Amino acid sequence: MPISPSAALLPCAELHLHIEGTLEPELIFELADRNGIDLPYADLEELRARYQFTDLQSFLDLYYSNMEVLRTGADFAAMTRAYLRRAAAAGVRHVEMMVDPQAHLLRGVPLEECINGVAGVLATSLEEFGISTVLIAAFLRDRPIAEAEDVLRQLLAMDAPIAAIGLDSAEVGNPPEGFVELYRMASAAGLKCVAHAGEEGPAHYVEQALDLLKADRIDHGIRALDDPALVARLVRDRVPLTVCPLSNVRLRAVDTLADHPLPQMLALGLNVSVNSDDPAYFDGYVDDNFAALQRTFGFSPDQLAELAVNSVESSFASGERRAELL
Ligand code: ES4
Ligand code: ZN
Repeated sequence: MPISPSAALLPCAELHLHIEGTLEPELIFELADRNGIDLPYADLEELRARYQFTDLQSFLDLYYSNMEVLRTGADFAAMTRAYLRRAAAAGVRHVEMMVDPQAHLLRGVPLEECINGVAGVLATSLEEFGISTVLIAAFLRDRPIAEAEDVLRQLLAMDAPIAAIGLDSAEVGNPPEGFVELYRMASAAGLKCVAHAGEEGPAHYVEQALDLLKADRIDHGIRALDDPALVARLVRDRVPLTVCPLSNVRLRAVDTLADHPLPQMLALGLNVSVNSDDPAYFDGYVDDNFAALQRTFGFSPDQLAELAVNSVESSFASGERRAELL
């Protein structure tokens, strides 16, 4: 059953999206060709055969490997433009997009190429695609803490057009508590703060992200359900949880979509939204997530509207833009 027309027309904000996770196989080959990079796959079919994941790390290995094709600002711009075109068709009217500058810097790609390549396209997105945008610099929690702090300093020094910072990559064993100084620096610089927590990691990491990092929003957060006291707090404070159903299925955080806790989260009164995470890797964009949810759970128009309203209200968009979208 396709998503109902009324749901498709709901204005929706996408708050959890890694721009490097929108790199489609076709574009990977095109950019490899353009940059004279020899891919370890003979063709699209061979690359696509690699998209079978057993956990977060098995995905991250391919995600970081495929990034190798991104060398210049023009490459980052092409990837960003392709996402915005597809997101507009999915009904996205506002996006808060993460980029992993640290991952590119580590490969010898200057920060300017990455940031300016993405931001240059975001600057005209509202005009071109009807999508307002926010850029979030995400830091890799499985790399040295000092490295993240150094990259943030560089981003601040170049006055990068970012509105927030995030924390991503391999979660288990890399708790939020190490990144207190990074988040303090970001907050002092006037940036908003989000963090992945409770994707594969325990509920306790969600608590740390709130208490120690002062996160405005939690990316994923599904494991918070293991702790009823934490759930009560998240409900009370209306802490936004950016849930990514198809991602959770593909990375085996849940067994099947039917086992996904999203309906339970809604019933508990949690502030949840639906997001695509890494759509090129996880079977689809926001509309595909909604369609799969519809097929599995048959959400009512009211529930769909609640998810869309939560996404807009949990965004960092201006009051004026939010009012337009509600
Ligand atoms: C990610 Cl799904 C997910 N989790 C953590 N870090 C990430 N980076 C890109 N996608
Ligand atoms: Zn994510």
